[in-house]
Amino acid sequence: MKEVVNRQNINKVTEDLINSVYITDIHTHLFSQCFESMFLYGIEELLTYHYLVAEAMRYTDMDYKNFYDMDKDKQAEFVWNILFVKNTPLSEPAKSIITIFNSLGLDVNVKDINYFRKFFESKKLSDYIDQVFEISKLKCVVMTNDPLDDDERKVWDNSYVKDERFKAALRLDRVLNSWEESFTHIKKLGYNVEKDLLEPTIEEIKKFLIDYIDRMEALYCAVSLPPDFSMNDGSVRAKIIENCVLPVCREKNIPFALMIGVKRGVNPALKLAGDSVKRADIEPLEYLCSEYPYNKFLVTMLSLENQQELTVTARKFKNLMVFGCWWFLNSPSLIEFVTNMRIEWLGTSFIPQHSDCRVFEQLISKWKHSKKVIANVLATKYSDLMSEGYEISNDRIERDINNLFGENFWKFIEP
Ligand code: RAT
Ligand code: ZN
Repeated sequence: MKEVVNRQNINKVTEDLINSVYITDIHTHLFSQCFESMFLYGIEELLTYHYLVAEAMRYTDMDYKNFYDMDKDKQAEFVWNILFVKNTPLSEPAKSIITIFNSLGLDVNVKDINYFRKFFESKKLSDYIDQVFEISKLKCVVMTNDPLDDDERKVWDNSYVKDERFKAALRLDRVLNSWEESFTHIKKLGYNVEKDLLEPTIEEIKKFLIDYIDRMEALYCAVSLPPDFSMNDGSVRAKIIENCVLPVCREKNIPFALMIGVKRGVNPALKLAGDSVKRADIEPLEYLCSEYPYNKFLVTMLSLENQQELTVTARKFKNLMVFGCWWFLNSPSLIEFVTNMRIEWLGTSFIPQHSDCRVFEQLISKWKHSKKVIANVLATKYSDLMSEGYEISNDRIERDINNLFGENFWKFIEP
């Protein structure tokens, strides 16, 4: 029987309901099993996650280069020793590792890395995938699929096996952010494109996009953008967006996802861990949403300072779906702040979180941490309503949660 909801049990009821819903994770860097070595899992991958590498390097005088010159197992041991043996894993990425171990039934107090290695080595991959999907209660995850990644494309061309739990998204960073290099690559794939964006090239880029959207059954096209992203700077990027990406997304009726505010390579020696954040201008987004009312935009912004503007912009344009607490925003205190604000101004018409996982088991920790915070935020809002005599039922909470953790996305994708 369903529990009667009141102000005393609202936290528990909300948390239980959130923990029972099957989530759609709308942006990850995970791959399905057929992508073989691109499917990252296990202790070495978890410990060399770039979020952890950046952090571990702060405690040592080792050169970045020397770190990256080591084999992956040595890098993992190095990070383990610094962040988990010599220090307390208090940061969000480090705490994540502890959450993963605990959820998998491991002894979180063991300091010998080989104990964890043995556990992961003993896993049969296909069963393990089922297990992690079940622990983290996921319906499906959306991958990040780059048509110009040669290794990845080989799989799409030769050995792709569809797994309904892994959906695709066509990632356009190379096409949009480095056309000078990518046009020759696209040309090699058989599309007659030139560096100058004349009409025949525009048509060929559209053809290229359509072919890959179809081949991957991409749910949306996506790009990450720098803080100075502009739509009126006469850039190649703005031209390709307006002349190719938007018409194609419209034709295929799929959203264009913009992830705005990343400053790439602030410290190139840190490789993937060397990117940073800066407040971006909201105007290009206002322009896109108003000029292209029949296009759908899925948007997340990286800087905390941009969150209010983004929320307000979503109130102005219903073709804008705000999603996730991205990357440096994915920590409990920031998720709490941002989610409160979004609920206060958008009700439940947004997507509170995506995981951005690169390593498979991160699904467990990233979702566990986020769900806990979001449940508390929601419960407090329900409690406020109840204090005015408003009745909140289980069904109502369940409906809200289903929308936030999946249906809002699917309805936006397939109206
Ligand atoms: O969160 C990350 O792992 C970042 O390195 C980026 O990949 C970012 O999420 C992106 O999609 O560009
Ligand atoms: Zn990402």
